[in-house]
Amino acid sequence: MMLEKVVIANRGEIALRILRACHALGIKTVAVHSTVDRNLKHVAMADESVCIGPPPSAHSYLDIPAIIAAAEVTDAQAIHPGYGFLSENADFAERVEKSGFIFIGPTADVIRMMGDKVEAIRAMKAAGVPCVPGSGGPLGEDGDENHRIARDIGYPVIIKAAGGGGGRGMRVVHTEATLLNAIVTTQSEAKAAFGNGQVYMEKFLENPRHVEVQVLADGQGQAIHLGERDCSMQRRHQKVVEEAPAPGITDAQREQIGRVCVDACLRIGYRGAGTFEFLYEDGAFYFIEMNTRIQVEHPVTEWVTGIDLVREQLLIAAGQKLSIQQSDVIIRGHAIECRVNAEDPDTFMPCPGLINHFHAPGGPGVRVDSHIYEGYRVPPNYDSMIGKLIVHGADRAQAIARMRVALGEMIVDGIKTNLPLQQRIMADRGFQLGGMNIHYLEKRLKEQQTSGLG
Ligand code: MV4
Repeated sequence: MMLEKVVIANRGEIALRILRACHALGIKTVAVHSTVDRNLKHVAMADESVCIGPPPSAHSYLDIPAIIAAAEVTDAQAIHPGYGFLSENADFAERVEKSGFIFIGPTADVIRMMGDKVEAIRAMKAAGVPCVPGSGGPLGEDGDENHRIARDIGYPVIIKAAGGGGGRGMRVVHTEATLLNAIVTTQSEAKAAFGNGQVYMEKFLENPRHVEVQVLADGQGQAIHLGERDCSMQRRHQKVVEEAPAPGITDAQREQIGRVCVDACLRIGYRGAGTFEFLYEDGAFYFIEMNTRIQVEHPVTEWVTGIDLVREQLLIAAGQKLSIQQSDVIIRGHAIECRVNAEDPDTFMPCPGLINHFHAPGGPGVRVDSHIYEGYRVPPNYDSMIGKLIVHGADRAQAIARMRVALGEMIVDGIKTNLPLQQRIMADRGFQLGGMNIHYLEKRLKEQQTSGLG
């Protein structure tokens, strides 16, 4: 059985990426878009398109009835949510399925469980995934008890909202004197932001790297891992550069953590593509969250494994068993992704506007995942990412060299982009050494105001 028609419930580069994967499998596509997105590249390429609302996401890309109605009127079978927007919304997945369509992703139950970080950690711990030392459940009202938990873990600790994730709803506590206040404040912020006041406590790791493991599971008893990515180059919880494999991770470590993730997938009945997020410090992995969607940085994994992740998502959604065995997954060479944002390279302010000239780089080991074209206007309503530049090399040094050439070749005129920042990162000695922690980029950017990154 193969899907016949898929609704792409997203925009920009990932909508185009999904469209290409569909068309390569002979699947027809329906683009849904807001009024300001009529001129998106994938809208022109899709077999059909449906305007689902005005520019604000809340009234278009987050409008569940509008998207399901688009699937109904076009007689589509399945909905691919991409990343962001409704991709990790369990209620959306549930309503898609209840309306008789296939949600391209895990079951609503699994999305809901992973959305509750306390539940996610509980499930992972039970499945044998190494987690950060912590409260192992939500914090209660008892101040003495909370003091005892923190003392057992050891300061500094971090208070996190069960409904948070991706850097939202967290507070670091360095001393006993500030603990109870931090808990109460995080609880009330969490209640207001996520409608769930539950918080939990973990040991605060001071200088970890962000290393994540990609998995694929068919929901029929087969699961594999596709190695790890290092996403430590970030600013304000926004990833800037990602790479695979993670520098310094040995084949034995990869196999070990990968097997743990695969076992956990089978235990929880995972289906589709997923990512286990870990903090990595002093040679050890600590699970923090699971992402139940395709991620922005999936191309680096695709390139070192040769596996088309979006194609696999579609095949799994069509009910096929995984055709790839773990022994078929071989990590070859090194891949790096630079996110290209329409933003000021120094102030990071978004810079939407008209692209009056665009030249894409090329050559061996260069991939551009972008929906932009000459004459395209970047709207101010959405994320500022306008594409991704991905390179592959036989080793990390060759990948960096290819990225530097590709960045130099790429021309995006009319708007400001972060391409100059990416050039500075590629030229940076610390980045070139590899294995820098999650604070490295922000530290270098602060120094740069006096000296200079490079
Ligand atoms: C942490 C941590 C240190 N210790 N948890 C931030 C985003 C969310 N996914 C989890 N985050 C963190 N959790 C413990 N126990 C540091 C961070 C963190 C971080 C993690 C990954 C990537 C970038 C980050 C930036 C700041 C803090």
